[in-house]
Amino acid sequence: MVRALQPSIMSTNYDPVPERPLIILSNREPYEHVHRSAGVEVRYPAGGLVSALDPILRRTHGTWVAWASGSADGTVVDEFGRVAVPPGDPSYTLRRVWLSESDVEGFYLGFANSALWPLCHLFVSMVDIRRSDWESYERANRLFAGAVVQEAERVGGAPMIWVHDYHFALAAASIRPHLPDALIHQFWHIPFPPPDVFGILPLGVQDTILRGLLGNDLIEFQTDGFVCNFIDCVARALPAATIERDRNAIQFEGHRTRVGAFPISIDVGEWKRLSKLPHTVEVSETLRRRYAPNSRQLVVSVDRMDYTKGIARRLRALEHMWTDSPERRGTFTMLIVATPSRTDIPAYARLERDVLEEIEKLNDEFRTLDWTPIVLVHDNVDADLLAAVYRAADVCVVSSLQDGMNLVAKEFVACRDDGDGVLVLSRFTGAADELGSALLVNPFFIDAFADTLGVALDMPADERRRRMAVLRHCVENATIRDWLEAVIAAAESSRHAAQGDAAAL
Ligand code: ADQ
Repeated sequence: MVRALQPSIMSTNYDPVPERPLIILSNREPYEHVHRSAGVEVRYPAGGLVSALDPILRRTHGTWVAWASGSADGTVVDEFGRVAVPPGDPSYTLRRVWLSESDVEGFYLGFANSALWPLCHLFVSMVDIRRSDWESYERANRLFAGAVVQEAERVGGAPMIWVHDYHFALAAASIRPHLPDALIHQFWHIPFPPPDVFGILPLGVQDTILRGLLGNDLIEFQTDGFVCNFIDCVARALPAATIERDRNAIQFEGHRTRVGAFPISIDVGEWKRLSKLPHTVEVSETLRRRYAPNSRQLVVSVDRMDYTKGIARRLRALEHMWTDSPERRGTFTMLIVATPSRTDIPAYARLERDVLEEIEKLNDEFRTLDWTPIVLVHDNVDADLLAAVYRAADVCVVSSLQDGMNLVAKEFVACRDDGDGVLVLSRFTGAADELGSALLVNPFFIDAFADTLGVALDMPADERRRRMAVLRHCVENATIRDWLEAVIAAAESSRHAAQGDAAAL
């Protein structure tokens, strides 16, 4: 039996539609089939990407190519690995690609998440480069690229191929020779490092990654800073490339690639709707009754359990505050919602263990008869519960040490139609470029971080409201739909421009 659970954060009211057949390539699949005791169940992975792209694929009857990560994925596909989705209302094709166990290790856990992820987030000492992982990364990129080519041949025409993220740095160059008329572009969700950090990669690897990315017609980054970093890396590692800095374009081996900043956003309308549901309001009131009774305040954070999110620094800032300012004890509860992530990688398993231990230690040290300082929800939670958490908070803390964008900051703002709440936001997030009315912090500077938390807790209501109004204006004027429109229009125009350039040669 296939049981379909409808995700709560998913809407279908998007207008932007590309002119060409659309094929998306991402590591995560939009629907995962898993074995459960009651039969086969469909699961929807958490995160904003699926909710942004699923509606556009439904409307265009497109194709999504992704890694088959579900235990029952193989039971529902045809001989080519295809299954029509969404379950119950099929309107597009999900093409699943299977990886061997050793490629899951080498490509996904290895090169993508133990080399590129820490490298791009400037965690230089955590970068782990192994020849076998790199070979596996190359192999997996070829495998996924081959599946994209097959799907393009099936749908015919000159498709728009939209590649996602650091898992597939080599895909565009691998696809292009087979589909010279396709429009290929890529969204890089995470930071792109400056040349000194990128230079840690072996020379051949640097060269192959940049050549791979330059197979795209357009590469979209989250911020102007990451665009500059990418251009600087190309200038250093590929001296034969011609860089048109004023036009954000790079010519290399007869092909022109545009680059640009396209800050991703959220489905603001959907988060607003969720935050107002009677059930959400009820849960939010329960949270306040339980953790913020009387004049006690509630501080929240929501992240994947990842070392880039600065969870350990956040705990140090709390310890600093409760040690140096004992009068703050008991005045607020810290609610940490942290979903387990990549637990097969030793660094993540260590982080999880350290964070759990530290929370226990701080609670033992500071708890009183009627106050537990830190409450941890160590689970993946539904979007409506997240909306309740955002709604219940006096303060939301985002303390990433590096973050491409950080959608949590935007979700918190979208859920505050009461116009209240303070956002404390790391200045090392892409979101800080847009959300300057948040209280910006440097999470490396523990004393100042603790001071800023104090400022947030003490902020007068009129200033909270003034800042939140500006934040809401920013978020409401740059939604996921605006992002999609901007990316699709820029991708189409990059192709037209490239064709124009070729004709002029
Ligand atoms: P992430 O590193 O996953 O994304 P983020 O942008 O914060 O970081 O997105 C996380 C998403 O997962 C949010 O939509 C959030 O609601 C959800 N989430 C977090 N904790 C959860 C929990 N406990 N239960 C359920 N859902 C939870 C990467 C980059 C970011 C970039 C995004 C999008 O690292 O910098 O903003 O992609 O491009």
